[in-house]
Amino acid sequence: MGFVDYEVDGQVGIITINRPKALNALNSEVLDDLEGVLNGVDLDVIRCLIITGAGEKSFVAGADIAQMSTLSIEEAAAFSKKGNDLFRRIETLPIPVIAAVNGFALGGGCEISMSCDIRLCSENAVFGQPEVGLGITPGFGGTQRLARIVGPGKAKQIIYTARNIKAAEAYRIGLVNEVYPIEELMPQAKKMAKTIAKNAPIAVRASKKAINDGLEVGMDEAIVIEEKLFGSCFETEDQRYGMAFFLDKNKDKVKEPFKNC
Ligand code: DAK
Repeated sequence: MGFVDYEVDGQVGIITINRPKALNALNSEVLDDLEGVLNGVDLDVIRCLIITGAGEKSFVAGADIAQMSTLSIEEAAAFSKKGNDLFRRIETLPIPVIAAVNGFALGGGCEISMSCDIRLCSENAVFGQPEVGLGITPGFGGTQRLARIVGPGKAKQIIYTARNIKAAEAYRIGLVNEVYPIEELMPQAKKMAKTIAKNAPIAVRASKKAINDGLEVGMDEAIVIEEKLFGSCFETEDQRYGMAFFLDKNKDKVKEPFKNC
């Protein structure tokens, strides 16, 4: 695909936003290509996705300011919807998605990383929501996801001041899960993705859905969501095999891969 590459490594899919001349900024073409790549992910095979940016300087430097600068009100709303639909799709994909943030993650770049389940970043990563300095609000879910991840107080500070934050601060406030030297970022992201892929896929998917859906409702409703998804794992081949393997207590036996059924 033009601005987005896709590579498969066993049960892990790696999506690379590849527009390094513009620091991987998101224009409509990049969003279309990303949607095309997501459409092609084989969910019967792939158990975890990684999203990263091409090069060592930038993950995604935001929505394309040059393209956005001339949008009419209607076009801006359409652009925002395109991004929001896509980011929501990433967030609700049945499989986990890891953002491997290899540099600038500003505006739409920070927002796409926040639509992923887990954020790993390199030491040179820079996060921020600079939109109010451009005369707009965050438009790809930043006001909502940042507040949910780091809490409303920190989110408001980051958004109102439009101040960029470095990897160490992003880690301290819980915006990223881990920070690595740049050369270790992709190996570590793949290692984590492969660890996830080894676990029972039905249970991993159900866990993702339980966390995501549960966060949108009150605790009484949330716990019922968990009960139902917990129940849905039973009588699956993976649940039977996983529990039987534990109960067998045969130390010489090698655990077979889960079959996803
Ligand atoms: N858009 C377009 N081009 C960009 C870009 C961006 N966001 N970021 C960088 N580039 C381009 C630069 O223009 C430059 O292009 P050439 O001049 O070489 O042609 C090239 O990438 C290299 O950038 P620099 O020369 O600036 O590189 P530096 O190392 O000096 O600086 C930087 C790196 C990341 C600090 C700087 O490029 C920068 O500040 N970039 C802009 C970052 C930013 O403000 N991002 C947030 C964008 S706003 C909405 C929908 C969506 C959104 C909001 C509302 N609705 C419709 C409601 C989302 C908004 C955003 O994401």
